[in-house]
Amino acid sequence: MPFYEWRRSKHESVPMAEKADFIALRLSPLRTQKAHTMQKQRVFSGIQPSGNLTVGNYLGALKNWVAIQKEYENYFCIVDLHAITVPQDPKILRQKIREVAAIYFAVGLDPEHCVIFRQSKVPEHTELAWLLNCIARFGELSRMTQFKDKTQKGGADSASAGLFDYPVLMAADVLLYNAHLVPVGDDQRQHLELMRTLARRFNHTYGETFVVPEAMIPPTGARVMGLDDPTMKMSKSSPAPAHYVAILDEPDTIRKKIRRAKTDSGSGITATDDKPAIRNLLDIYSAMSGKTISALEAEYEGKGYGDLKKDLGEVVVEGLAPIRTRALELLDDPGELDSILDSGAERAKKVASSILRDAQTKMGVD
Ligand code: AQP
Repeated sequence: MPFYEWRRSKHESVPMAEKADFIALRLSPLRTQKAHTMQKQRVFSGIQPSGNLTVGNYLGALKNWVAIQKEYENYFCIVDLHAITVPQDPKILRQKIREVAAIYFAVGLDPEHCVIFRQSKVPEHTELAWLLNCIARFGELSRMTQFKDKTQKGGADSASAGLFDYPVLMAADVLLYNAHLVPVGDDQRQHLELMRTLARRFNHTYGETFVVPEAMIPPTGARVMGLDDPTMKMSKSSPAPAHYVAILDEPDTIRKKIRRAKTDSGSGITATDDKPAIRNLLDIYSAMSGKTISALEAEYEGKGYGDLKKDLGEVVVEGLAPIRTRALELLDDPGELDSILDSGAERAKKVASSILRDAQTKMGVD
C-alpha cells in the first residue's frame, strides 16, 4: 500500500516499527514500475516565513517533502500572505522569505521534481480564497483551535480578520492545484479537515471541481514541542530563542539550547505521559536518527538526562549543520534565489489559473 494510503485514512499516529515498512514500500520495484506508468499525484504544502524555521518545521514538514518528492508532482510554497496575518516588519519579512527559499533548496528539494514559489506571486490564491470565503461558515472558522491559541494572549477582538480567515486561504492554496496530498505536521490536522469540507461542499453545490485532499502526517516528529515548555508546540514565531532549535542555528547554539532544555522530575529516560519533556527529546532524537523510541529507551536505560541531551545535541547538529552550510551559501546570491522563485511562480500559475477559471465558471463569475 502506498505511504499516503497507509497513513491518510487512519488519522492517528503510526507505530514506529511501521517506518521500516514505509521505506521498504518506497523501494519496492513493483511500485517504481507503477510510478512510471501512472500519472503522478499532486502534493501541495507550504511554510510561513514568520520567523526562524525550526527543527519542528524540519521534522514535521521539510524532511518528509524531500523523502517523497520523486514520487509526486510537488508544489511547495512560501506562504508569505499567511505570514502577514500577524504583524511583520516588511524588511525582516523579505529576508525571511529568502531564508525559507534557501532552506527549501538546502534540505534537498529539487526543482526538477518540485515547483517552488511565493504565494503572493500567484494572485490566484487570494482569488480562490474569496470564492471559498463565500461557502465557508463563520461557525466553522470560529472552531479553529489554532486561531484560539494564537489569540489567547491578545484576545480575538484585536486579531486581524486575516488570521481568522487563515484556514480558508490555506484551503485555496491546496485546492487551487487539485492536490491529492498535503504533507504537514500534526498541528494542521483541523485545517485539513476544514479544507476537505470546503472541497466537498463546493463540489456538491456547484458540481465536481476540486480533488478532496488527504493529510500526510509523519510517524515521528509530527508535533515537536517547545524545549522550554513541553506542553506548547515548538513555533518559529516564539519570541524566546530557548523555545526552539532553528535550522540555521550555529552548532554550538544548538548544543547549548538542548543542554538547557527543560526536563521532568525523576530520572528514567522513558517516553511516558508523566515525562512530556523527555518524551519530546526522544521524539526529536528518533525522528532525526531513524532509531525507534523503544530502541532509544533501551539504549539510555540507567543513564542520566545529561547523557541523553549531550548525544541528542550531536545528532541534531549532525543533521542540521550541512543544511545550514548550504543555505548560507545560497543566501549569498539573493538575486539567483529570487529568479528561481519567480520561475516557480510562472509554472504554478499555469496550473492555478485553469483551476481557478473552472471554479469561477461553476459559480457564475466567469
Ligand atoms: N512543532 C512542530 N512540530 C512538527 N511540525 C510542525 N510544523 C510547525 N511546527 C511544528 C509544521 O511545519 C509546517 C509549517 O507550518 P507553518 O509555517 O505554515 O505554520 P505553523 O504550523 O503555525 O508553524 P509554526 O512554526 O508554529 O509557525 P508560527 O509560529 O508562525 O505559527 C506545517 O506543516 C506544520 O504542521
